Amino acid sequence: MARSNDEVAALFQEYADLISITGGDAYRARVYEKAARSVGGYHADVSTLGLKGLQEIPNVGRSIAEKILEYLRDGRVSAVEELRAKIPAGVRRLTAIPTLGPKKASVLYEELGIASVEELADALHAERLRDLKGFGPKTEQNILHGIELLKSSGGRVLLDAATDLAEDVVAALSQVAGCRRCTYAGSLRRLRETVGDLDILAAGAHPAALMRAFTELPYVSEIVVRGEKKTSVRTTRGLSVDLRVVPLDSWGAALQYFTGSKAHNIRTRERAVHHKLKLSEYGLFATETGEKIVSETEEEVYARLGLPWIPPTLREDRGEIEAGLRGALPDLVQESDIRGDLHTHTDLTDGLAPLEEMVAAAAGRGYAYYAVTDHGPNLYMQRMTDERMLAQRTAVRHLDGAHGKAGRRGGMRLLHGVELNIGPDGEVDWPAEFLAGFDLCVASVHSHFNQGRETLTRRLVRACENPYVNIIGHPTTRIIGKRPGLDADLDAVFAACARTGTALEINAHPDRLDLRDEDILRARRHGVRFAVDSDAHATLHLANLRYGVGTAQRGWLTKDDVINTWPLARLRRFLRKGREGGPR
Ligand code: DGT
Ligand code: CA
Ligand code: CA
Ligand code: ZN
Repeated sequence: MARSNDEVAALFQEYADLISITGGDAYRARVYEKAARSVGGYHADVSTLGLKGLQEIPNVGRSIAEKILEYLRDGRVSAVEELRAKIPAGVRRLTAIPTLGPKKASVLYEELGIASVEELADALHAERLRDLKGFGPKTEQNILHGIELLKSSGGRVLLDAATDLAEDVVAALSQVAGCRRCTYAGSLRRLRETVGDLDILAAGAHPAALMRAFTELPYVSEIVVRGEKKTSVRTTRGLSVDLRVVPLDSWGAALQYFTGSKAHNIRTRERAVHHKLKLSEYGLFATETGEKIVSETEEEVYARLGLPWIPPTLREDRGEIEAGLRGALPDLVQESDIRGDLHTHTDLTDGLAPLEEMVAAAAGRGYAYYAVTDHGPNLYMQRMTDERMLAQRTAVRHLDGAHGKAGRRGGMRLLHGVELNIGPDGEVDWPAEFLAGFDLCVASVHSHFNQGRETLTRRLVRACENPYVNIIGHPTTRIIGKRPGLDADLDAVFAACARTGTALEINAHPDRLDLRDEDILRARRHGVRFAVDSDAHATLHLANLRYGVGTAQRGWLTKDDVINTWPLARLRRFLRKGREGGPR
C-alpha cells in the first residue's frame, strides 16, 4: 500500500501547480511545493499523526496540517477541488492521466492544442512532444505509462456525476418534438458505484430529430459514431454517451437488454431458450416461427420467461433469477421508506451550514426524525469541547419538533448524536458517563489506516463492543478510486456487529458508498442491521441518500434491515443496545 505521505505530497505538488496555472500567488505556490517535499520525506506516516504532530513536519503550518487531515478523512481537499474546477476542460481531461500534472497538461494544451487523452496518445506516437521544453524521453515514458493506467482503471466515473449528466441528457431529449419515451439504462440504472458510459434509450416519431438534438448538446465534444439506430459521443463531462433510438413496440425488450448486466442478460437468454423463445434487444420471438411475442414492457418480457419483474439493482447474476423463479425476490428498501438521516454534520465542526439550516433542509425532505452527529474532540478539529457539545444539545432540544409535520409533537424529531473517532486501539473520544448523554453514537475510523489486519480487526470489534456505539460509520473508510478499504477481517467485524446490536453504515456519499454492495451481502448473512446515512456536510448533501439506498438495494436489503426506516420508538429501542437497564 502506498504511504499516505506520498499521496499527500503528490496532492500538494498538484495544488502548487494549480495555483501557478490559475495565476495565483507565486509565493503561496512555493509554500505548497516545499510542504510537498517535506511530507514526502517525513519519517512518520501522516495518517498516524494529529494536528499537532503534523505541524512538527518542517514547512507544515496549521492550515496545511488541516488540509492533510481533510484529505485523510475525505480523500479530497476542497481548496484543491475548487482550483481543479477552474482550469480549462481540455487540461482537466489530460490531468485524468495519473502521471500528468496540471502544469505539463496546460503546456500540451496551450502549445499543441491537445485537449483529450486520445489526442495526446496520437501526438506521442507522432513524436510531436519531442520539441517541447521540459518533455524528455523520460516524460514520454511516464505519460505512456499513465495512459495505460488510466485505460486499465477504465476511466469510470462516480455515480453522482453520471446521474447528473444522464438526467440532463434525458431532460433535453424529452423536449424533442415527437419524443415518446426517453430514459437511461446500463450500469447507471443498476446504480453501480461507478459508471463506464451512459446508455440512453429513446423512442419517438422522428428518430433523426432525436439523433440531431443529441449531437447538438452543448457538452458533446466529439461524435464517435453517428447512425440511425445508435449514436455515440464523448462529452466534456468525463463520460461517453450512447443513444439508441428504438421502436416503441420493442421498448421493453430494448430497456431490458441495455440495462444489463451482461451476466444477467446471459441468464435471461438461457431462460428464453428454455421456453423455446429467442430474446434480443428487438423483442421476444418464437424460435420456430420467428413470430414476435411481446416486448412493449419489461414486465411482459420477464413474465414470458416465467419470472417476476426484477429490479435493475439486482440484475448482476447474484442469484436473482433463482430467487425470482422461487418467488423469493427481496422486497427492496426504497428511498421513500427512509424516515430519517442518522449521520450529519453542522458548522460546529467541519460542516458548512449551521444547525438551523441543516434541520430545516432535513424537514423539507419530509423526515420524521433527524440526527445531528458532529465530530468528537479526538479528530483534529478539537474545536470540540464538552461545553460546545452540550450547548449544541440545548440548541437541538430547542429545535426538536419545530420543523416539519411528521413527528408526534407535530414536527420532525431531533436526535442529538456524535461521530466518535475509533482510536488506534478501538477506544473512543469520551468516557461512558459523557457518552450516556447522547441519543446515538456513530463511531468511525479517521486515522491509522495502515495498521496490520489483526490490529484493525480488533480495533473495529472493540468499537462494536462499546455499549454506547450504535453505528459504525463508513466501515471500511475506502474512497472510490483513491483509497482502498481497511485491511480487516470483515466477517469478524460483521459477526461482532450482529452479536452486539451495532448497525453498519451504508455511507451514501458517492465518493464512499461504504459499505459497498458485496460487503452488504456478506454482512446481511450475519444478521447485521444497517443505517443508510448521507454524512452530509452541507444541505445539498442530504440528497445523496438516494445513492446509499441504491447501494443497499444492490446488497438485497429490505426495509426491515435498515434501522432508519423504522418508526422512532423501534429505533430508540435499538439505540439502547445492551446498555445498563436494558430496553425500557
Ligand atoms: P459500464 O458502462 O461499463 O458501466 O457497464 P454497462 O453495464 O452499462 O455496460 P455497457 O455500456 O457495455 O452495455 C450496456 C448494456 O448493454 C449491458 O449492461 C448489457 C448490454 N450489452 C452490451 N453488450 C452486450 C453483449 O455483448 N452481450 C449481452 N448479453 N449484453 C450486452
Ligand atoms: Ca454503460
Ligand atoms: Ca454503452
Ligand atoms: Zn466521518
